[in-house]
Amino acid sequence: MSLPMQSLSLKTFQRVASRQTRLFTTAVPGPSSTTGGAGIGNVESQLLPSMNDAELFKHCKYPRTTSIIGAPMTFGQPFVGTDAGPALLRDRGLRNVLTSLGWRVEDLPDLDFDTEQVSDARDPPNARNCSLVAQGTSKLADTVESKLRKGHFPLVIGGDHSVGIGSLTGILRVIPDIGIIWVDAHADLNTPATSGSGNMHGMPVGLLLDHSEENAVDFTKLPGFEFLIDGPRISPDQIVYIGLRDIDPTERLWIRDYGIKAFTMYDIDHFGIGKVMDMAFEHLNKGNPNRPLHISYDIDAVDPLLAPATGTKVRGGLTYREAHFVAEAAAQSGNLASAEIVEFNPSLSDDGGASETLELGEQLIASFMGKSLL
Ligand SMILES: [Mn+2]
Repeated sequence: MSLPMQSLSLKTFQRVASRQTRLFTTAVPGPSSTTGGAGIGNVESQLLPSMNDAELFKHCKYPRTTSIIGAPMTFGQPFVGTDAGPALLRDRGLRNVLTSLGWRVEDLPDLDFDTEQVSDARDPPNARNCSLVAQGTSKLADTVESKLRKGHFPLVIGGDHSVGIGSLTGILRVIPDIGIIWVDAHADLNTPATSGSGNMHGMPVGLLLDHSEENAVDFTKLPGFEFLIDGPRISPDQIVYIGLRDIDPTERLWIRDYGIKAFTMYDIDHFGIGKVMDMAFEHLNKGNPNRPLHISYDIDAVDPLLAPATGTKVRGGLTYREAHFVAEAAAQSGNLASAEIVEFNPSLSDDGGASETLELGEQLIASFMGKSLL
């Protein structure tokens, strides 16, 4: 039941959406509502890919094992509620979704980001909750690193997007050359020097990018982030953006100056999502068709009519099928080595909107973890 949004009037869409919401909220949660697809009128027994398929997830050790890493971070943005993502996705039956796709699953306890509350006296105003974000992301980096070294597929569930600082640092320690697919309405390319809000969920790429000297981040001024002083960096040609539509002036300047490959919603409208993903892989696979890839999926990349329960909604986002295509294409590349999905906030929508957003998130996870339509 995925209707192309362009063909729907707003009224029709809202009617369909509210009907879906009713059905979703009364449906029994769990794998049956997910592995079957969008949830309505689906035949549940679909052909599912097998993790024995040597072409899929070829960078993971056999038997293919994924480690679910709950990263309930809220300190990168101002709203309480983004910490609920991992628990709610677990409650929906995330483990069963993954096992039904053929994965061996290691479901780790959520990382604890609240225990080491420190004084905020040292936190600069242009990097809010800096010490807490640093402590949390440092823990996450260590966890992701250790799972990758074991040959597992780290599946990080946020939390706000500041967790990307940790995921990427952990990945880069093991796979310095990882190709990064950043699916987002925003570029998250700010630094404390450029951010208007000081919210660190807008900085994961900005902090880790290998900047020119004048733009370099001074980590000695960011309490807790000492682990990044000599930490690994992302080179500008290592990352591709998909779905951008809300870009700050300095971010725009840097995307152009550094030559970062960015596919905005304009490009998706112009070329179609299939061609856009082809071009994204062409860019990342230059010189190495087997380059390992990481996908960082911010749920706010999807249109807010479909994913209302998130903090920084921007209209004109990915349609239901475009959102899935990005995830499916990442899996079908065979090179996906790790993934994260972030920015669910059920408290920022009504119950229907929250369950709709979480269901979509669960389905997107299924798609980038290898679910295919046939
Ligand atoms: Mn983001």
